[in-house]
Amino acid sequence: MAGPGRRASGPGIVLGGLSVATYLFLYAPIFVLVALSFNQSRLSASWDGFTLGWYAKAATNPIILASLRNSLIVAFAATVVATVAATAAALAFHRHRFRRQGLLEGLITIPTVAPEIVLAASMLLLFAAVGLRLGFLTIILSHVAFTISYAFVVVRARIAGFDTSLEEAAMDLGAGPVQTFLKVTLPAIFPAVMAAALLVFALSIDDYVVTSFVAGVGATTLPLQIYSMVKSGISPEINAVSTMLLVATALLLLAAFLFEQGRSARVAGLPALVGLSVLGAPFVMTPGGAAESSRALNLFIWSNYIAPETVAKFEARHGVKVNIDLYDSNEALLAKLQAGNAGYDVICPSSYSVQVLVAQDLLRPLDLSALPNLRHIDASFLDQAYDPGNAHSVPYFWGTTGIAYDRRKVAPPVDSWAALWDPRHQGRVLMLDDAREAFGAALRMRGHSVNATDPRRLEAARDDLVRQKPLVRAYNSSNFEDVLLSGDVWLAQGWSGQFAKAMEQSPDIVYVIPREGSTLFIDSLAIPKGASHPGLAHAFLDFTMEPEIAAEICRTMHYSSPNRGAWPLLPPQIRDHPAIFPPPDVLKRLELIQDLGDATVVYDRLWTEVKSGR
Ligand code: N2P
Repeated sequence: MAGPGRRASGPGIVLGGLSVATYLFLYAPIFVLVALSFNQSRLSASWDGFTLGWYAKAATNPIILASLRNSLIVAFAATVVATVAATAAALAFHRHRFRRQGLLEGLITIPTVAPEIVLAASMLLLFAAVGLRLGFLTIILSHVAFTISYAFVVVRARIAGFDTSLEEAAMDLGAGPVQTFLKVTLPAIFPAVMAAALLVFALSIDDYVVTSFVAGVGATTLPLQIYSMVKSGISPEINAVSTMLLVATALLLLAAFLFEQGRSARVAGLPALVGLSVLGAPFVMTPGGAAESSRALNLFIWSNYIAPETVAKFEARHGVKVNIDLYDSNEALLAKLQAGNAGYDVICPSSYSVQVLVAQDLLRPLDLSALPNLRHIDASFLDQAYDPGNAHSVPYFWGTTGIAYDRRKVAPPVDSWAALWDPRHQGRVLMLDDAREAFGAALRMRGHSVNATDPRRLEAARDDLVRQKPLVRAYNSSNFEDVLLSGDVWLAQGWSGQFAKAMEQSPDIVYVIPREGSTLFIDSLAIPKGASHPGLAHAFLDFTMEPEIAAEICRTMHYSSPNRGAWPLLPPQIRDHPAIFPPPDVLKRLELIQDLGDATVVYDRLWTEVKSGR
């Protein structure tokens, strides 16, 4: 007979199993992350023993510390403003009855269900419209905007039972409004206010979507920093930071819950205190934290394009701090500059983006008299059609787009773009996450220019790229060389410098420029119109053109230097590296990507069709 105390039956076991599977599904990724943060090995593939080393490393990494500090500033400011505003609103709705009250209350809470991405985009548009420079202020304003509703819901629910006649009694006994608020109202609603504040803090500290839209240079928060680090490969240091962030947010949310449940301040305050200490600990461990400098150069550059040692030399010479943000496509750069005043002093657009930026009047004309080292740049890279007279840009790096493959897995010869469409490589191909480069490969494969605009050719290229999708393991423009080295893919489309580096790490990596030809890129440094430090920006441009510095930049990054003065200073293994300085017969097969004006939207549309799996 079935009874209340019976043991699990068939359906019971199934249900139990399902529950376990659901919890596993929810928490397995987190367990993996946490476990790997204690792994001695840098690679996630092997467990080499337990260590706390990655935590120590993360807690002393100045870049992580600076971003954590920024996150704390934003979270504290947003918490104070949003909690005060939400509490005031909740009290007003509780105390007074007025027309359209339900509607107005509803309007406050709608942002809790509005898509975050919509909120983010509209914030950005608003700031651009009123000409507000992106930075701390814009992040704080946005965080306040999206957290107020949550804080309001928490306070409003909790004070529903608050008896306002207590306030009236206090007033009758002679207390003034301030005294009444401090002595009667606040103590009564305190748990609700604390719960709201902790919730706002937790929401703010780990927000990525909204922040990524409205952050300007110098205001990189921890989640943005983690994402930017992930672009150059997931390291155990990131696992450690993410685990800390996870623990801190979980504790803050637990405290918020306990306050909401009406637990005593001592019980609920404990997890809050521990959570905040987890976030504050790195600053106690490393006094001084992230160094700040009043004068700073804000640099927005491709990932893998400048070494910390080069940046440090410029900082030391000019007594300034260089803030660096990274991107992996011209489109990301253009979007950031077109969206509003991001505050960058120096950017690094490719040839065709210089054209777009000049046409949109987003670049500051250069003062060539402040750039004496321009004379070291080889004449073949100067005065290009995309920027006559170098009025707006100076060449920084050049390079090629090609295919690198692992010769243990792919049988040579790989000499055509068609190798990336070879069904034998199913699921083992990597393509650049870049419309012009992916279309460039497909167009070249059929003997067309990478600058084709004929709709039939473009649609055929789109069809080729869609057909290629089952072979493609990843679209990646950031750490494609690492993915190849890890063995995850066997062939990758990518850019020369990073592949030249990979070749140093593995003798089995081969780099080829397909016989049908490919892209040559020239990436230049330029100064945006609204740059706040144009003098320092010119100094930076000139610094990168000093032959010793240009040689160091080429030596450390392995992209090709346009600086004739730097060439003799390069070690033979760089100077004679065929992937870095290809022979003339290869160069003949390359072409520069050009701005295609109106046809750009066609590329955008067709690329979206490829990516969205049409
Ligand atoms: C650097 C990529 C090279 C830029 N990560 C190609 N224009």
